[in-house]
Amino acid sequence: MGTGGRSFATIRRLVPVALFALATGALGAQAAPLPRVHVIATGGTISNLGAAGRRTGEELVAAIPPLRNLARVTVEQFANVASGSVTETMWRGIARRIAELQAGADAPVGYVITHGTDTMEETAYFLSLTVGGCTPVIVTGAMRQADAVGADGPANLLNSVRVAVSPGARGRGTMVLMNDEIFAARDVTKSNTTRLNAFTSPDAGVLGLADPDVIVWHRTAPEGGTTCRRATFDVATLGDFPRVDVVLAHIGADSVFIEAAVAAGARGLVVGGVGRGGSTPAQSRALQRARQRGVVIATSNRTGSGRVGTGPVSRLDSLPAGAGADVGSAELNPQKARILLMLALAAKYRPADIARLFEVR
Ligand code: DAS
Repeated sequence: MGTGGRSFATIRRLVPVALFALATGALGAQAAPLPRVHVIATGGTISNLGAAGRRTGEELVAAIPPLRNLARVTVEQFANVASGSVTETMWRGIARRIAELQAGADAPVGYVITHGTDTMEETAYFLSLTVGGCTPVIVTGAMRQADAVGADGPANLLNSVRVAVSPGARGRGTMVLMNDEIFAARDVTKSNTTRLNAFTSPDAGVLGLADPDVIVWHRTAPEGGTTCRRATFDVATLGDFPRVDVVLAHIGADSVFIEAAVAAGARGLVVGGVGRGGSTPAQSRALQRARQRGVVIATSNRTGSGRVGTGPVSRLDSLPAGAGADVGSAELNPQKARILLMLALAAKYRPADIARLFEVR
C-alpha cells in the first residue's frame, strides 16, 4: 500500500475520534449544562421493598442511567413513609422547601416529588395551591413495589424528569405523572387500588402524555405559559390549619359523626353527599345546627365525578331553604374539598369568598 492509502486509513481512524471529541466538548466547544431537577423523596410504594425496608431517593435516581443525559438531578430525602403517614405539617415543609430553593442560586427548572400513591392526589393538590411561579412540580410514585417484576416506579420517575425539563411544562404548576399520563393536580384522583392505570381525571381528562419520543400536551398552559402562577395561599404567612372533617352521606346515616366533628372543634365540614350533594334528613338537621355554630359546610359528592354547585343546587334534598351560606365543592372530591376549605379558613376567607374560590380552576 502506498503513502496515500496509509493516510486515508489514518483519516478513517481519526474521524470517529474527532466526532466523539466534538460531541463531548473536548475540542473546545462547551456542551450546554444540563438543567437542574430537584427530587424530593417522601417514600411510598416506589421506594417500598417490603420486609427489606425502603430505597432512598438517591438509590431510585441512581438506578435510572438515562437520567444522567437528561438533567442534573439533585435529591433530598424529605421523608421515607407510606403516604398514609404524610401530614399537613409535611405539606407545609415541602412547599416552604420549594420556595427556599426557588429563591436561591442555581434554582431548579423543575421538581419531582416521589410519593405514595394512596394520598398522592391530596399532596399534589395542596402544592398546586401553595407553590407559585413558573417552575413545574411533578408528583409521582408507583403502583408496584420497587422490587416487583414489572415495577413501574423507574419509568414514572424518568418520565417525571422528562416533563420537568420540558418547556411545555412551564407555568402549569403542580401535576401528577403516573403510567405515562400527566394530570393536573386539581383534576386527578386515584380510582383503583392496584392497576397501573389507577390514576384518572374523570371530569377533565389527561393534561398530556409522556410518549417515548416526546411530551405531548393536550391542553395549552394557562396564558399560553407566558405568565407564571401566583400561589393561592402563602404558607409562610398562613396561621395554623383549622380542623376540617369529612362526613359521608349514605342511607341510614344519622347525626353522630357531624356532632362528633363539631364537638372536636371542626371549623369546617365537607359532606361526601349522595348524587349532587344530598344527605339524610338527620344529617341535614345536624349540618344546619353546625352552621348556626359558625361551621362552614362544603358539599361535595361520593359519585367520583361531576360538580356540586353553590346555593340551591347543592341544597337539593338536603339543607332546609334559607339555610344560609353554603359552599358547593364544584368538581372537587371530598378529600380535595377538605384541603381547599382548610386553607381558606386558615386564610380567614368569608363563606361567600370560599364559595367563589371553589370555582377557580
Ligand atoms: N401504597 C403505598 C403508599 O401510598 C404504601 C406504601 O408504600 O407503604 O404510600
